Amino acid sequence: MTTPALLPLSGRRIPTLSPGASSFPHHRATLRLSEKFILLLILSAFITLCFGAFFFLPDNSKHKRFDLGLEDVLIPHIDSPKGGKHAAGQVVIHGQGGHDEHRHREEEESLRDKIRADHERALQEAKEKLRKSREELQAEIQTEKSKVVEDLKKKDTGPKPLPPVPMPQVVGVSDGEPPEPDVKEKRDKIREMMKHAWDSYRQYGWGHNELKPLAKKGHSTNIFGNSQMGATIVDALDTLYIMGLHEEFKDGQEWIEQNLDFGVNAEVSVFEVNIRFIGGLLAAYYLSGQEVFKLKAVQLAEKLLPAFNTPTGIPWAMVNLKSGVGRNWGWASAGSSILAEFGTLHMEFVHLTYLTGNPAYYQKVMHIRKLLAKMDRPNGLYPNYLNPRTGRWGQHHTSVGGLGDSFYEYLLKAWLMSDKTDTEARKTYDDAIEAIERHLIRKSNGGLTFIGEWKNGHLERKMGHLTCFAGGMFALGADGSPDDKAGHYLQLGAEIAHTCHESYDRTVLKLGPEAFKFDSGLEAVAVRQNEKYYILRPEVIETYWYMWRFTHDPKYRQWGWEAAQAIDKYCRVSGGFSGVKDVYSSNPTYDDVQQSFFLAETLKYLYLLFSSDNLIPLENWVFNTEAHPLPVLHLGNITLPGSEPAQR
Ligand code: DMJ
Repeated sequence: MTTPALLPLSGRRIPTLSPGASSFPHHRATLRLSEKFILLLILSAFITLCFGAFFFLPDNSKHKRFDLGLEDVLIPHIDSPKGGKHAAGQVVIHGQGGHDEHRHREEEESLRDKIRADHERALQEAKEKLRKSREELQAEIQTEKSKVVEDLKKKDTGPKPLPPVPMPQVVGVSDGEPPEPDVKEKRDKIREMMKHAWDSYRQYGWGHNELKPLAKKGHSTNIFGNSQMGATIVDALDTLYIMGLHEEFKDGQEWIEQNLDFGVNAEVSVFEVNIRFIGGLLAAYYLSGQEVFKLKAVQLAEKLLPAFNTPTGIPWAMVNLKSGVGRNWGWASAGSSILAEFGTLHMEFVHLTYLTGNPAYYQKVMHIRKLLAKMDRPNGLYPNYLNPRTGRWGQHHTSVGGLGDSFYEYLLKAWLMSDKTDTEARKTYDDAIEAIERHLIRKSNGGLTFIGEWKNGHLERKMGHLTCFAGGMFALGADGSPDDKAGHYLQLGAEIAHTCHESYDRTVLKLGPEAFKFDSGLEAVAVRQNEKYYILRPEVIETYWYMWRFTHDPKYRQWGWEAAQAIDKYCRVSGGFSGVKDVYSSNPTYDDVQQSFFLAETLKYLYLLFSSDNLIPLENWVFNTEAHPLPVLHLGNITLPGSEPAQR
């Protein structure tokens, strides 16, 4: 049972579910199983008794019946003395006397002895079982079940070895030390913050998904179900690697080798698991070359595939890793799947097909793309909700922030990651952005460019922290934009970066709120209490970094440094880093969560902002939406299994 509630904590989605909800039915099933087992035992003891009584009757009272019946029944299954088998119903012994008859009697006798011994043993076992308590019986059933599972595992030949594929060009994975001493000092500070976040998690939350830095214990949210899959370890690996924290990286790798198991009975978010786990593992593989990460990514991806078993092929939002049963968030309009969730799989799935030779991954994401291409779009906009049963849009709500954001990001990045050969993706991105600019992007009275949200034909003049990533996306997509509009898009990126910086600068803590308005004289400030929190999100810093890479305007490093200092001052506690509940209060309270994306994204983008450009160069790497770098695949020279030549 799930309990939706509005708790906007992380990622693209909002509600939460009660953890452990699925354990009760399982418990009841176990009880029913043991009761059935006891009944079965009693029944089998009874049958055995009747059968045994029959054999204990005096010989002459049953001989006749045996002669007439037993051979007919048993002989077809007994090896004949001549080495062959009697054909069914072929009564070859009846009516023969002498030697054959004598031997046949002996056989019958030994068969009776065997049956007698068997039945006595069964009776004895049944008696013993009935003496046992319910708990003992349950324990026995459990042991038996585990044995069966173990046997099955042994029979399984294990994961098939993956085909060797050429490693894409992996350059600029370390160093990047900036020549300026003051910049290097800032970079060292960011590295120290990463150490503090990691060491705290290592000490208090190891193996849990996330950390509660004040309570100093593990933390998890509904996106990971009731699993303990070490989300922070997987999400942080590539940041550790890039920062040269190799001991910590090795520690994480060891945990993954020994503990990361996906056969768990947990209902997880397909999107979150894809961007954090599969993206994190693939990036760790490409950076370090360690096979274990590739294998784990593939094992996990296989567990996600049942989510695509819907009438349309649009995946469910959630899937149970063990049973493969999928469903959607209870809060989503008309049972819909979410655009930013099913539209944020492409990069990882293309890499999975590349690495495994299995066309399924590529085909699944291309199917989604084709289906979307065929659909009508109100005002050229993509609504955030799509029903996976009917293939129809849900509520007409379009946003570049939560629920929509990374769908647009992945269109652009699919093109970049294909070495700009996937022109279909580029065209889809350009068309979508053109409609967004027309309907959603406006200038406030105070001259701030913002991206609002489109709700049933009405523009809401509100922008989310999540939407701030779009500044970086516009800059990244500038080169290659149609009609030579590169300058325009770079400028748009700069304007969004400026607006988002204002949303930070107009607070007491110099940290950005979750959402801010441009209405009734308000400019880039949050109004509602439940929009004033900051949960260590990366999007604004992400945009500073892209803008830095494309312009080298020093203000982006300056703005990034302001944010880093504010995080260190207001979010740092002895047990790690925590989000804060009100960025307009000089005395904020903590939310007591160190989000895994703080290590994956926020600190990584900050570190790159103070590194030289040869660390993870953008010509060779494309970041997934969780800031996990994946190498460009030169798809002009490679044929992906399942791809059609027309797409290249
Ligand atoms: C991250 O998990 C990803 O960036 C995702 O795409 C949305 N936002 C969160 C962090 O805010």
